[in-house]
Amino acid sequence: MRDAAKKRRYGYVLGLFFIVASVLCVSVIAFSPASSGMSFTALFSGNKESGSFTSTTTTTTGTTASTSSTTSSTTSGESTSSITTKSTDITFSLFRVGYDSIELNQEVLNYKFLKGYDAVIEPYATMQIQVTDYSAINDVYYKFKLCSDESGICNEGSLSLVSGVTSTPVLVKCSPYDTYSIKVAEIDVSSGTITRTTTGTAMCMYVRREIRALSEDDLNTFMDALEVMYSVDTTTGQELYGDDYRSSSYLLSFHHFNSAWQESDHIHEGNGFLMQHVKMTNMVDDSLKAIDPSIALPYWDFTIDQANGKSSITSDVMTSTIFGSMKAPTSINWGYTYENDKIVNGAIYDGRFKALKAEVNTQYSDLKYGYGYMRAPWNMNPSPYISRFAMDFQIGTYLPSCQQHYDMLEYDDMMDYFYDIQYGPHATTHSLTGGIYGCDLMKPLLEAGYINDEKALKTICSSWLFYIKEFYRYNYISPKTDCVVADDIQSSECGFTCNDELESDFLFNMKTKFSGNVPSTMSDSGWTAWKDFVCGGDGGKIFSGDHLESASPADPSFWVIHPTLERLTQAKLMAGGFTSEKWATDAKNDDVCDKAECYMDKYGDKGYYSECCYGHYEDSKILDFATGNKTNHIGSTNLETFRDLDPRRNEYSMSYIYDEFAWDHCTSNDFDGLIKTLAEARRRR
Ligand SMILES: [Cu+2]
Repeated sequence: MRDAAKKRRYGYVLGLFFIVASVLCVSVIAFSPASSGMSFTALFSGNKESGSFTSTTTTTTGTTASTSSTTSSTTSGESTSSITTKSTDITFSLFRVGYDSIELNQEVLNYKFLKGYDAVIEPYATMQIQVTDYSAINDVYYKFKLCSDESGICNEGSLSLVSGVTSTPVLVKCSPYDTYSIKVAEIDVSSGTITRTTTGTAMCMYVRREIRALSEDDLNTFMDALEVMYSVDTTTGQELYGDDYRSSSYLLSFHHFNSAWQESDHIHEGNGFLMQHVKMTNMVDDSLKAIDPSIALPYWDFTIDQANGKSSITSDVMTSTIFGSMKAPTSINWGYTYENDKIVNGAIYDGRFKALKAEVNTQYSDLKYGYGYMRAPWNMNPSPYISRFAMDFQIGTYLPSCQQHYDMLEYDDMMDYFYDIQYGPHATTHSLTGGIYGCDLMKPLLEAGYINDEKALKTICSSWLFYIKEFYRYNYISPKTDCVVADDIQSSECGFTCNDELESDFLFNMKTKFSGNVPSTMSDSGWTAWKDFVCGGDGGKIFSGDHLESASPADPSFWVIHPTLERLTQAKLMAGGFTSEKWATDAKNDDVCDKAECYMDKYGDKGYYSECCYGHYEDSKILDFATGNKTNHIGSTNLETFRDLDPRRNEYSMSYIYDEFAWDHCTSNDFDGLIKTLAEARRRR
């Protein structure tokens, strides 16, 4: 069994065949080679390994072929109880029907707590065995049992390519960390005798897979449950699905409440970003499992899209069957403009989330700005819909690349890694999915000579929301409140007022931000024009889609993004981790977060307060979004979450593992080679 990985190469064709057979079986169709449309001999030629079953020790108990076609059988023994008699081992592995088996005992990329186990059983999934060292496949079939170590209850299945003998995968209603013993028997068809047996061990764990690798059924199950979360409130959902159920708005509040305050962002722009997003994502995972216990949240490896020259708008996951398409603006180069495109056209275009509505903020009066939606204080989007404003003009902006993920693996210092991973390897996924509306409003500044050229305009505009956010955090501007969306949404007005006391700081800051894109010798009147543009001018009418701000989980595609970073991090840890894994503690002198010095609302003045960076320390929890009490902190600390996901620890305590750590689409980066090199270097240290 330990050689399963090696053997799979030889057994590949057979394995595929078994998958087909198993799927047929689930549909209660007994497999018959004649009906498969495939050449029987072609499937098995070359698969024979040394040792034929006829020469092995034979223990007979006269078990006869089962023709049962149920997918789940829970019994406590009987017909295959004799399997315990050990004879020549059978080389087998266990796989979830429709997927490859999980390789547990790889040299570097492995989970320590799973070492020694032969297989993973996925909860509520149909599991089947794959046998790679068979002889004449039409002369034998296999029976297998998965027996709980705790209760002793067994699930029995079979694997057969013999006409008249059904393959029966099993469905085990297990919970993560349950352990099982596996027993397999090979049975001679003509005599009904057991020709070989073997045993193994398994642990129950959820497995997260790339969203495009999911079977059609599993994808639908996941999307159906996600749709429930976006349509059933927490109270109703908990009555239906139990206490772990959380609606999308509950999870949106988590993100929004922890990132929208003026003083700083407590879950982005600092060392806590990754752990905070793991915590939040796992709440979604739990909620999905409450709806359907077979679901493991998938991940979206956007480096695949980037490697294939795709952006969010062209990605396979932004389609009607997954998260819904993004409607292209009239000019993809200019993006959505007042001139050519309606604001409401940024709504999700098709699929189950078509025209998904934005939430109104009835929860946090201190965070009620603009039109009153649950949106970032710096985002004046009047659209009643969750918006995606696709464009391709964001200068130099692409989905995160293989190179950017590869580079992360080379980091030595964990804090640098935690800080940097949110930018290059992650952020553009949000910006390209959210996009910007209204860059044409900058044209008058261009015409007046206050922007260098069209490219410079687009460069400034693609970062506009980040600039506005900074101006808000520095207290240069205040978002207006109680704005009303006009009947003609296009002509809605809101925006920002400026703090006159900080005007010179504001101008200086703008000069730094726009440098290179505006004339270096711009007159004072030019800078006044820019200031007026932000303060009550059209600058307040340029806004972003929901994906790149504090309310980004309002877009359902949010949830599959961050597991991708967690998976990369697990690979890094498996490869030996970091030279330094110490958390930064001194916000003033070390890098803890971007706003070590901040405007704390309760103090009024700008200064260094430990609360500025709260969320980014190792002992940081999250701000209590559930009750809206900012000074109360709830959940686990960043350090606890880090320990829980660390694959090097026996105390690993997530409910899931990742399916594989392969970046085959990254043709220019040798991830495997780098991981091996890192692991070797670690061993030498
Ligand atoms: Cu976030």
